[in-house]
Amino acid sequence: MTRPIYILNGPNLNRLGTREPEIYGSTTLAEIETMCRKAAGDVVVEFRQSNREYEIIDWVHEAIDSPAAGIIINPAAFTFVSIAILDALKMFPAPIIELHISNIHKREAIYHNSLVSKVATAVIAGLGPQGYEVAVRAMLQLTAR
Ligand code: CA2
Repeated sequence: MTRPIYILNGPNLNRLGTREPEIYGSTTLAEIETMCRKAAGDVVVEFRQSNREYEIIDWVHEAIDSPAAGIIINPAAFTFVSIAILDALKMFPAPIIELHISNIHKREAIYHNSLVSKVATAVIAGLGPQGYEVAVRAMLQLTAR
C-alpha cells in the first residue's frame, strides 16, 4: 500500500469561488479537490479544510502517524501567525509543499512573512487554483515510489 498525500487547507478557503474571484479565481474548493484526486491517480489523497487552528495541527499529527508521503498545505491566514502549525510541521519527516493561490509577495506587507516557509520543502504561490495540481505533480515526483 502506497502512502497517502495530505492536502490541508486553512481558514476561509471553504468560501472559494464565492467572492474576490480577481484574487482567488472562481473555482470552488470541491472542484480543486476533484482536480487533486485526478492528478494523484492511484495515490490516496486526504483532502481537508478547517477554520480551526487545532484541527489543522491534529491533521499534521495524523499525517506524521499515518505515515503520509507528503503534506501540501495552504494555511491561509495561519501562514503568517501560527507558531503552533510551524511546530507541528517541524515534526513531519517528509516533503512539505506550502501553497498559495495568490502571489502573497505581490500583496500587502501583512502577507509577506510566512512562518510555514521556514519548514517547507518548496513554495508555490500565484498560479491560481491550478497551483494545487502543480503541487500534487511535484509531490509525486518528490516522493517517487
Ligand atoms: O492565496 C492564498 O491561497 C492564501 O493562502 C489565501 C488566504 C490569505 O490569507 C493568504 O495570504 C493567501 C485567504 C483565504 C481567503 O479565502 C477566501 C475565499 C473566498 C473569498 C475570499 C477569500
